[in-house]
Amino acid sequence: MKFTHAIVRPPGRSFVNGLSTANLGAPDWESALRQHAAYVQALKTCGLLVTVLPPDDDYPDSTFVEDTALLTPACAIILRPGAPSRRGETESIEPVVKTFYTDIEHIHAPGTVDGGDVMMAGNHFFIGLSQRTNREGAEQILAILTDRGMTGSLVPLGNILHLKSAIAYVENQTVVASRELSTRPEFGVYRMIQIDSAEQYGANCLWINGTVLVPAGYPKAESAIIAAGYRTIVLDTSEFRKLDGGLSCLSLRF
Ligand code: CIR
Repeated sequence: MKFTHAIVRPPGRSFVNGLSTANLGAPDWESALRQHAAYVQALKTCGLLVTVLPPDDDYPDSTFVEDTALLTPACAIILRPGAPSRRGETESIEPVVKTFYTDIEHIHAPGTVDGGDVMMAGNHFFIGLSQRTNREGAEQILAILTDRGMTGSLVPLGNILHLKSAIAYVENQTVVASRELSTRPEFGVYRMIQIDSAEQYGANCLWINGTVLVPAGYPKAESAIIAAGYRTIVLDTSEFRKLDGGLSCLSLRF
């Protein structure tokens, strides 16, 4: 697998009013902008051509572009985010996706899917059933994928926002996962890099072309990833974490 492109959107000033369950206080917009710029730089270092969209103050959570679309090697799917306040974010994503894809599908009501719930592992897609992604939405995704020779399976989730809040596929038949997800039979076929409960947020890391981006402040997670043979880039995500966001949510990769 090789990614060549990414789409990102820096946070607008309204970012400070984004959805959150984290109880870590309001994020600081200027620090978030600096962290976002470092993130974009890291994507470029990993060889990606990055499309930077203008900030969109109408949608406080719009910097978390991953939730608006699923970009596969065969097609793009414009999603229908589960949080009503985020649903309109897809309108400005679709024209950008159209510049890269001709085969474009949509998730229709009453289905809802957040991209953070979909983990691509080669030709297979794991779809978390969460408070944001419902069964109707997940089944629409499955139908679209199987039509094009890809496969998918559903992963009912407990107390996490998104599937990828606690697990990441890092290629080479390997996943990085929180303790809770690491013992699930669905992931039994993979080499497992298990992350301590105390460092669960460290499992929201991001593989790009052989390098794994890792959030700052999770040294055991980083050591385990290095020990498994990966190069890493450590990035401060403190302001995004305050809104339950992490490294994967901040971009669409394809
Ligand atoms: C939300 O609650 O929708 C945002 N505050 C955070 C979204 C994080 N996205 C992701 O994990 N893919």
